[in-house]
Amino acid sequence: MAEKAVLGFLQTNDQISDSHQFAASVGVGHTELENVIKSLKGFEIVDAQEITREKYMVNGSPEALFFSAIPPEGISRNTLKEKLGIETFDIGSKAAAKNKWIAFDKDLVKRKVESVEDEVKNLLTRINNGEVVSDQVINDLKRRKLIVKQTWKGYSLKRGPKYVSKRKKAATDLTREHIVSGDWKNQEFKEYNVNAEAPAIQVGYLHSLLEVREEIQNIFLQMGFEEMPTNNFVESSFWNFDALFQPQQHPARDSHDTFFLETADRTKDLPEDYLEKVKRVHEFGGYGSKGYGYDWKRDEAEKNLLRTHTTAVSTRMLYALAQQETFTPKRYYSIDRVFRNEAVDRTHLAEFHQIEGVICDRGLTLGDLIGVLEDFFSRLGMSKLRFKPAYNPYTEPSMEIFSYHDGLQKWVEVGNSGMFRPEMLLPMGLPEDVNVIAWGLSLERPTMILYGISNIRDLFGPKVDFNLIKNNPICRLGI
Ligand code: FB9
Repeated sequence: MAEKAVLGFLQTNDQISDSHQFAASVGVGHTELENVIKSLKGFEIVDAQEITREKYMVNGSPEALFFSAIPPEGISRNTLKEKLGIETFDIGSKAAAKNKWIAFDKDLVKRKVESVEDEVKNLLTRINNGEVVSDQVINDLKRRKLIVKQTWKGYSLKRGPKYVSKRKKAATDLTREHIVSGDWKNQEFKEYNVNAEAPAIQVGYLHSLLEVREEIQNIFLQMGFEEMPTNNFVESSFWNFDALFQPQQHPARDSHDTFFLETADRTKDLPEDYLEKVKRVHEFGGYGSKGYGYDWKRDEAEKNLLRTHTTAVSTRMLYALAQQETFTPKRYYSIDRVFRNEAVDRTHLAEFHQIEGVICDRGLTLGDLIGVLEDFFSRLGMSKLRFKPAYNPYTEPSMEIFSYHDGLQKWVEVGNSGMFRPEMLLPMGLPEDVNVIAWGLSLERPTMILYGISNIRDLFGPKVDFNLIKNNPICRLGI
């Protein structure tokens, strides 16, 4: 409709000077006309110049508004006040009374004349039709808030270089019919708007933690590691602590740090002969160790808990490996939830995902550990590492790992590591010359840093904003 009107009008007229007036004259909304103008301009069918105009919104004078609100039979003050609002009522009543247009009879307001000439309105219409008036008049009208200046944007149109009186509907696709009929030769084809937004497709989104988990999993797989089965959040104290040569009175083993189970609170199946060896190494040592020399209690080892580290799974895997006839070197990794009854703060929850790497082979040294840490963290994009001696009950030597983070401009603690103690490995039955190097870090910390999340509750838990997950960029580590 609007396109037909424009192209039709320009067929016989050189110009459409004011799109607003033209829209009003052909009875279409200016917005609809604007879209047509933009499209015709896009195809150079018309040449459109933007024009801006200043226009005064005619509010009409309060006295005229007051008068025109009184019906012939008169009206009560209150009704009129509601109708006009207190401001227009007050100003209007005074001016209308002064002009002897109205009369008050008790509560009633009545007209004294048939009609009134709204000088103000007429003046403004003349101004809008371009009649020049002095600024003094304008400012006076402004002061009386009778006019509001409004600028509006319009267009003046001329025929464009590719003007046609009727636009052939641009084809969106080149179809077989076009080819067969040959009319593709003079067919208008809609240009592909490569900037057009694709419709938002509702798809699932990987939680950022799982994005980073996948990246780190790929790094382990590329380094020849195989995943350990971590599908048991509940673990026995034996595999979580005792088998790791962690003494039963170690502070981490009390309920301040560990979630012990109330129901199903005890494990029934522990490997008897291995348990004896663990008991002995805790009590008396052996394998060159003097042990802890305390009275080791089976029932303490039988207590079930929520695992505090995935190192418990590493222990089961190393024990299983030791039961094999012949020893085969292994590279294991795990990435799964662990639970610690710790104070919750901006970076710590009572559970997090631990990432662990374990290498079990003959003659491994601390140098091998440092080497594999350099390799692993460089694939995470962390090339500058520093190592600080540390202590874990189950590794000696142990090292905290630090990386210089260019973005944060500081050294960040990025994990912990060590060589599993012989008191842990030999009772399992692993050959004397087999050493096991291992390291661990969390999944949450790198994810928070990579996605710039300062509070862990925004990353994990009921308060996570789904949009954050939706709009998070994909994670590509080490690039
Ligand atoms: O993840 C940690 N830090 C980290 C890791 C990566 C990272 O990447 C950024 C993109 C650049 C940033 C930070 N940490 C380990 C270090 C600290 O955050 C520490 O304060 C918190 N630690 C957790 C335990 O908190 C109680 C992180 C978690 C952790 C600590 C140690 C181990 C695993 C997880 C371990 C181990 C281990 C040691 C020897 C043998 C086997 C396993």
